[in-house]
This record gives sequence, structure tokens and C-alpha cells, in this order.
Amino acid sequence: MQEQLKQIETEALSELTIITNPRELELLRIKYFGRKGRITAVMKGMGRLSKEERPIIGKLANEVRSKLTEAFNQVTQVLSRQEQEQRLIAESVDITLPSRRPQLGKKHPITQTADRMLEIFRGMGFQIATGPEVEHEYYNFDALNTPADHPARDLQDTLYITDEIVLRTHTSPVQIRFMEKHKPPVRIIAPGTVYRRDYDVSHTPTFHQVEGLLVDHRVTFSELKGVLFSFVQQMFGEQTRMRFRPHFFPFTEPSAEVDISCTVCHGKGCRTCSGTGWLEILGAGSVHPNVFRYVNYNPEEITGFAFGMGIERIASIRYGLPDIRVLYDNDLRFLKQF
Ligand code: 2NM
Repeated sequence: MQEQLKQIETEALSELTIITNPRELELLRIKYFGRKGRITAVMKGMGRLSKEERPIIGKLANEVRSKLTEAFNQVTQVLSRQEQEQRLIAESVDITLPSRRPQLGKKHPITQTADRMLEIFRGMGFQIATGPEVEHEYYNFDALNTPADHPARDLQDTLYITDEIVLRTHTSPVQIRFMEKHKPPVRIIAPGTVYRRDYDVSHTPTFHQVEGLLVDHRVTFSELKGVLFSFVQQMFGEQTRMRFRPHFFPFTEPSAEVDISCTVCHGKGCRTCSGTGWLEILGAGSVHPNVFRYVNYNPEEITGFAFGMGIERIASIRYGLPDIRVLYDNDLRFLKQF
């Protein structure tokens, strides 16, 4: 029996040296320690031994068992360390490889155009003013000398929130609010989003405007022309010509629409300008005395001019767009070109 135990120990230790993975180790563990294992068999056979032999063999059996248990534990540790090392090698990352380039975004062409427009007017001393997009009709219409029966106030043209609250149809209410709070001189530019019930090749229900207002003692229409001509030349180039056509706005008198010479054909006439040689870019005029009365300015003492233009319109001329709706398709193949 002693011999047998020694042999078990020797064989087990020898077999352990050739183990290469946890599965083999488990099979070996079963072979020696399992229910029908060799160590287990020896333990079971103890009952048949004599009183004298039992303690001796028992002691030896326990020694062999604990020695082998220790040896098995060691191999288990070695295997798990090996496994971890292999996993670290397999999962290693080459940190010297170049990274994927992140996609860089950029400003939308409408924003780029607005930025340029504001930069030009800031250069002429205008301050930026902003205000609410959801507006009381008093600021959007009444104070702008646009009476209740004016067609612009029709449900067909204006988006109403309630009876009296509208989505602003222009940024002019910003200028009314500004004049309420400040005495002349006033020199402001009001950029922002505006809303109208309109949708075709040249109109979207949401669009953007830049409006200007200059008020002081003895401001004249010729200063309006000077400011706008300077804007036109900085925006479209020094060769650009400008003309005023008489027009009507409730909030200005006299009023005009302003054209520039066609940026495509330089006035010869082409498809872009429908053969006229001119492109309409904005509306303008001398502020109506009634508008001044609404904000408690005395129209006998002060005068002013105002103008308004659509940023989409300026952007479509600047970039030669055939249809302003492409500005809203969010097609990156289009937007990446700007
Ligand atoms: C335009 C055309 C003409 C305008 C008038 C005013 C205010 F507040 F002074 F009355 N702000 N903007 C104006 C004048 C706007 O847009 C085509």
C-alpha cells in the first residue's frame, strides 16, 4: 500500500509536468481526486487495513494527498497566468498607428453669409440688436404703421399663435423695442429668424433677415444710399452697381426696392436676372413719422432710414444657387462645398 501511494505520487507529479491547458488539468484532477479516482480508492481501502498499519498508511496518504493538492494548485496558477499573458498579447493595440480623422463640421452657408453681412455693418458703426421670435402683433404690425386691415396681417400671410400673438414676419419689431428703450442716435442691425406662410422656389416658411435702422437729427435718404452702396460693394465687389426703384412699405415713406447689377452677366441680361441685368436684393426707406410717434420720438426733430433683406437671397446671389430650398435640404454633399 505504501508502495502504491508512492507510485501514485510519482506518476501524478510526472503527469502534471506535461499539462498545457485547464481542460487537461481538470481530467487529471478527476483521475486522482475524482469519485473513482486513485487517491479516493486508497482512502476507501483504509478500512481493510490492520490497526497497526492504519495510522501509518493514513498519515502517508494524507501527506501524498496534500502534496498533490499543492502541486495541482500551482499548475492551476501557472496556467491562468499563461492564459492572461496570451490574452494581453492577442488584445494588444498598436498605439503608434495613425488615428481616424474626426469629421470637422463648419458653419452653414446662411450663417457664413449672415456673419459677413454683420461684419460689414459693424464696420460702419452699427450695433447688433435681437428680440423675440414669438411677438405681439403690436410690435410686429401696429407700431410699424401697419393697420389691422392691411393684407400682411391676413391669416393667409402670417402664422398666428393666438388672436394677438404671431411668429414675427420680419425683425422690425426688434427695432421698435430698441427705440422704446433708447433715445436717438440709434444705429442698429437686427439679424434673425422670421416666419411667413409661403413656400415655393424662392420662399420658405422659415427664413432669415438682416434689418438695419439709423435714426438721428437730420438723417437723409442720401445717407441711406451711401450706407447701402458701401454694403453692396463690400458684399459683391467694387464693380457692382446699384439702383433704387420706388416702392411702398407702410413703415417707410418714401420707400424703395434696391437692385444690384447682375453678378452673373454684369448687366448684359441672362437667365439669373431674367434678362433684366438687375437682381433685387432689399427694401428700404425713410422711417414713417407714425413709427416715430409710436415710440415717443418727435418726427419734427429727428429722421431716420431703415432697410431689410433676406439672408437666403443674399446667400443665393453670393453662391449662385438656383433654388434657395437647397439651403434647407441638409445634404452634406451640397453643404461641404461652402
Ligand atoms: C424693410 C424695408 C423698409 C424697416 C423699417 C423698420 C422700422 F422699425 F424702423 F420701422 N425696420 N425695418 C424696413 C423698412 C424694412 O424690409 C424689407
